Amino acid sequence: MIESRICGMLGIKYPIFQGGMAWASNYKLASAVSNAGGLGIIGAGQMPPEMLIQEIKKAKENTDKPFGVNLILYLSYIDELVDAVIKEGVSAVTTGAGNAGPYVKKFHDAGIKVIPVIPSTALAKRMEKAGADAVIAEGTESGGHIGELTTMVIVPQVADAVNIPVIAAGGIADYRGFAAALCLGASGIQMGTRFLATKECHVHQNWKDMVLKASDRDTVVTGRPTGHPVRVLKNKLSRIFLELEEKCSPVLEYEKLGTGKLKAASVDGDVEMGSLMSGQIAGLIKEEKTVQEVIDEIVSQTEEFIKSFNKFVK
Ligand code: TUI
Repeated sequence: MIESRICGMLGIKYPIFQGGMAWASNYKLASAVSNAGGLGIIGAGQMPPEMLIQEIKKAKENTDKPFGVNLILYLSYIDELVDAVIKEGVSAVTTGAGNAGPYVKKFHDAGIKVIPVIPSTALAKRMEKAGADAVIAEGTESGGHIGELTTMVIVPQVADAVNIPVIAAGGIADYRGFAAALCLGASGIQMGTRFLATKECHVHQNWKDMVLKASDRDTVVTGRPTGHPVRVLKNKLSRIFLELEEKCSPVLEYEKLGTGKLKAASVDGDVEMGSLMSGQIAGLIKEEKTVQEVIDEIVSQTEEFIKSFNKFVK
């Protein structure tokens, strides 16, 4: 049985988080992950607060297990989303793209655990000091908005820097990644791209098919000049972004070009001009599975692998 201190803290069976993905992880995916023993996470993205409330309500109708919400902190109306989460109540909030410090007390007062995604040890320490319950150390292999360090490098350093549990994210999609994360000092893992290619994920089949047919070098990072670098599967849109970057175009042009593109990928299945946020591990994912299959398989294979690990010591 794979278990760690994050399981007790959150009341979950397995230390497996589903990455909160804007336009990709709604109540259906989140409740399926929670029902399978992990922590499902609704990606609030740029939802209006009323929609987030409905999503939380629907998740509660579909699971009696703990689940969370991911909030992207750089949004202008983030305070309204924070209030919506507090009003409805969830077990945990994960945060991305900013400093969760100012919100920790508010969430704790509502009995909600706070688990920021962090791209460095400095931010991990700051979050621990601010009262965070755990941190998600996310490597640059991840899809979407990313930091600079690889998972291999960030996880052990964050594990040494803080006393709260560390969840490893970025580049994990099977038992080898799970076991490696535990070796690096993590108390659990978060997977995004693996859960994107599941039956319960509502993104358009075209996006899932792009993940399934991707190979190791099929992602690229765009948007570095904006200060919000984003990893996506290569397509026409990513090529246009890179051309703009080469020409040192004004940041406003990227923002204009980027507007609505995640929705285009998720809802319309536009694989040419949609933003196909996905991690480098897409190349390892060859089959669309159910959430239950993904979780059962990774848990049982990781257990087997760890039990046989002493084969490396002679
Ligand atoms: O947040 C993510 N990944 C995301 S958010 C997203 S939505 C989006 N849409 C369009 C353009 C850009 C984003 C898609 N993917 N991951 C967590 C994450 N957080 N990665 C890096 C960070 C981060 C970066 C800086 C966290 C904190 C931070 O702190 C800066 C500060 O304020 O100190």
